[in-house]
Amino acid sequence: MKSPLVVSVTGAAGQIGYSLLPRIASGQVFGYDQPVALRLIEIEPGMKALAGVVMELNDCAFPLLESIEATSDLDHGFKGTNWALLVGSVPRKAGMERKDLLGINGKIFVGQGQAIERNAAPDIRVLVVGNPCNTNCLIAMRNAPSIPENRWHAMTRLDENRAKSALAHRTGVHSRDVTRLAIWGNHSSTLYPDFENALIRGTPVSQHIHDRAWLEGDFIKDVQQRGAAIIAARGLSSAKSAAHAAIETVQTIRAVTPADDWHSVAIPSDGSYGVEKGLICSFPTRSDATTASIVQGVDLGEFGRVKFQLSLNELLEEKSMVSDLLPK
Ligand code: NAX
Repeated sequence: MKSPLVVSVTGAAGQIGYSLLPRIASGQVFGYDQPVALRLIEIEPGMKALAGVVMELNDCAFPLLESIEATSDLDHGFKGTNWALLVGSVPRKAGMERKDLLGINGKIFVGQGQAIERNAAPDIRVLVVGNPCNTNCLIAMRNAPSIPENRWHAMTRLDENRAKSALAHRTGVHSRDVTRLAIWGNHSSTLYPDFENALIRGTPVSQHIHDRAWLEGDFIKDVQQRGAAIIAARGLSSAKSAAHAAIETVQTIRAVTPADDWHSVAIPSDGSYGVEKGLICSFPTRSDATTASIVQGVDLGEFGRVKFQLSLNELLEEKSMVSDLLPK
């Protein structure tokens, strides 16, 4: 039996946590031969609900679930953690400006970054899901200076999956037939789903969809606004699909990406594609089973470059709004 992997999840009593935790505990994420020790982190008001989540996890009697610890103490929650999934954050409320949200959540990610720095295992990897996830990830990373930058990720896989599903729907193929679908930029309503480099059954999307106006218009808008559409329909934000995307992100980083494909995740820029070094930006990436790296030489085309720049500008603006939370 392997020794347990320590997996810390913040916002563990939330709705994404509810979908995510049983799948981690079952072995689906880290392997069916890999025991996991869960560290479930909540704020004080969430601890009662979290106790119920723990009861249910216990009642599943998962063979690979070695232990569960529920805590609101960050040092305890990130002690020896190998994977930290930062899901918890404060949702935007009516009347709240984007800047207010960035400030409130930003402070959370200062504390979490510092606690990860103090406590995590040497091989720590972090995935930030809580919004605004790119900038939250940037804040946590900058507050954990001894942890290599290539360990930090923010989630845009849900946007990739939404875009794949939309293209598959439009063309009558299966979503698994859509490959090389990259999300560029921020996880927000400015994200750019790159239809020009995506493939359907191995050939460019333009060979399958001749309605360029749809691709440039409704397709992009629908992917950007999909979260709002789910809220309108369900009365609650995406949870099952978000948990699934988080799982796929981890699985993808932990496996070698086939040479003919790539996946979206926001990682610190290395200066590629003119993106400021260190900015947490979504790119097409491939993994070598430990580290996701930016795929080089992808031609965004004129239209894509303009769209990407809009999203980049937003990321830079978010960064300037939280500059006081970013140690030099
Ligand atoms: P919920 O409101 O159901 O759960 C959030 C949980 O986080 C709550 O239980 C709350 O008590 C806890 N929490 C708040 N502050 C915390 C802190 N400082 N430390 C630990 N726990 C804390 O939200 P849920 O639907 O689970 O969504 C969680 C986050 O995911 C939100 O920020 C949401 O915007 C974000 N999303 C990100 C997506 C992405 O693609 N990156 C898509 C889905 C989702 O919208």
